[in-house]
Amino acid sequence: MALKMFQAQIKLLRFLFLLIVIYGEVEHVYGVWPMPQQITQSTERYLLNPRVFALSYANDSMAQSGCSVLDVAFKRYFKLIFPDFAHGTGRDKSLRFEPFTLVVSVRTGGCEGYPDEGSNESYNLTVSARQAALRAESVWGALRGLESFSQLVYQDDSSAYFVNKTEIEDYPRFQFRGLLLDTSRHYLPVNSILSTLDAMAYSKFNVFHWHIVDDPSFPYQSSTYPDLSNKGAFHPMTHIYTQSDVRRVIAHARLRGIRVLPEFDSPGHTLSWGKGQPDFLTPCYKGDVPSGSFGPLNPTLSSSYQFMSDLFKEVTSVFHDSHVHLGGDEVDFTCWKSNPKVQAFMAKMGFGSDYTKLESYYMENILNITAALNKISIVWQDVFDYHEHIPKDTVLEIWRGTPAEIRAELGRITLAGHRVLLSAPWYLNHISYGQDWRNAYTVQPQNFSGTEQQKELVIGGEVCMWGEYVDATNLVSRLWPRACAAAERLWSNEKKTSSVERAFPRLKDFRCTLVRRGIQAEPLFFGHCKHEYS
Ligand code: CP6
Repeated sequence: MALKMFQAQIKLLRFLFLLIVIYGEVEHVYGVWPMPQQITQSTERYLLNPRVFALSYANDSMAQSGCSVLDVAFKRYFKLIFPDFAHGTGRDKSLRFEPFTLVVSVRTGGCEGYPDEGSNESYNLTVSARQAALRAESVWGALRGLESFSQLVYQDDSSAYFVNKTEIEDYPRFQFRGLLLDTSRHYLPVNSILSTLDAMAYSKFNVFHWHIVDDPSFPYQSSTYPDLSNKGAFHPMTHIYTQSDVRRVIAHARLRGIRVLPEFDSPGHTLSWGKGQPDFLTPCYKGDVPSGSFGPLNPTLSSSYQFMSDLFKEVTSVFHDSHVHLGGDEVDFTCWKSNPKVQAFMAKMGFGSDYTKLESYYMENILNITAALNKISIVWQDVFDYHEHIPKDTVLEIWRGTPAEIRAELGRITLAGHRVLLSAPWYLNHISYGQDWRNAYTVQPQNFSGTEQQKELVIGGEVCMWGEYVDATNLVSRLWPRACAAAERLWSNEKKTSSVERAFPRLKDFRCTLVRRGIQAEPLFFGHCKHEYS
């Protein structure tokens, strides 16, 4: 008797276990990438017909028809939800299909503004019979919710569209989720940038860090200093970003809830600037005579500061984000050391032979210039490593080091009270044979010794695509799907996304979604996509 009951209990346990497995599968198959903070799905599903499907504003929504961001998002997402639906044949009122409406409600309007560091990206999504309700604090959260909804819709073997009964409560783990493109080593056509922004929105990235100029070329067409691109771009007409190109990029990003963070890196990495701006670079010396080559910006001339002030006045008004990236990395002192005028300046300033003091002096001046323009500055970690007298609101970005060195640097920078961004583990320009997305996935940005307050100073991170070996021919497959791994790390709950094995089938699936949407993301491993030949 007791044995029978025991066996029955085992059977019940097995049944429950099976239920959990099936339940887990549902999450897998029709999953959302990056994983929402809370998601509950049921096997109950609803047939969707594009002809009787509508996106609309809820009556109580603070955003209504005419809201630029959401009006165009509705059009864009309709196409993403129904990828092979061609418009034109009028509405089919066939009774075989129940109408379905995705009703969007936004608590605070702000449709004409730009996303910024304080934007609220949270949303709730309830999918039930005949209707889905998407509620968000701001239009930026509504965009994230539309993206999630679009990923919930799938097609069966007869190509009919379905969505399962679902509840999502979602918000980002980190406020700053960036992607860096380098448009100096190689020029990237505006269309490459725009489609990168599209793919970023699919993974809920929210900052496009535009490393727009560097040593090899200066493609930014400045209205104040047009010679910078006239002489410093690879080509003065075809390989530049005009003011209208820049406005297009910023507008495209805004409509996807993405900030555009410009970087004008100095005093190193400025060789191309020297072509259009005489006396800007430091002439290097060989013995007593100029060698003919040039080094970093010349920090001893007041004209350098006047120029930087004028340039940043323009740049901070064209790119209206609250932040600007000033670079400050990898300054090579060899040329400064060789130049007698720099040596004399060092003596006059009492810097002795410590060239980090000269670098410090330069960065402090530049930081004052951007502070006077009411911008918050982001700089590479080097600026913190060599000098600690920088404004408290300056954000440091970690780009190098072994895992142990990165943890130590996170501790030091946050102990000094600075906010910090992590990009060192996400250098996607590096490639290797095999599944290196796994390394990007298992990064733990807050795993360092420090107080809770220190951990909160980690505001997010960035994937970087440095351009030495990358142009429009290989950009897409080098970025995607590997960038998605970082996107989930930066958006999702750490504990719920701790298993790379559970991420694997979901990411394979999401990579197929990207391919279906026209992003030529490379495969993770062997397999096939349902729609690859359609
Ligand atoms: N350009 C600039 C670069 C890099 C940095 N700054 C860089 C350095 C090392 C690697 C990749 C990129 N190409 N301006 C460092 C932030 Cl491995």
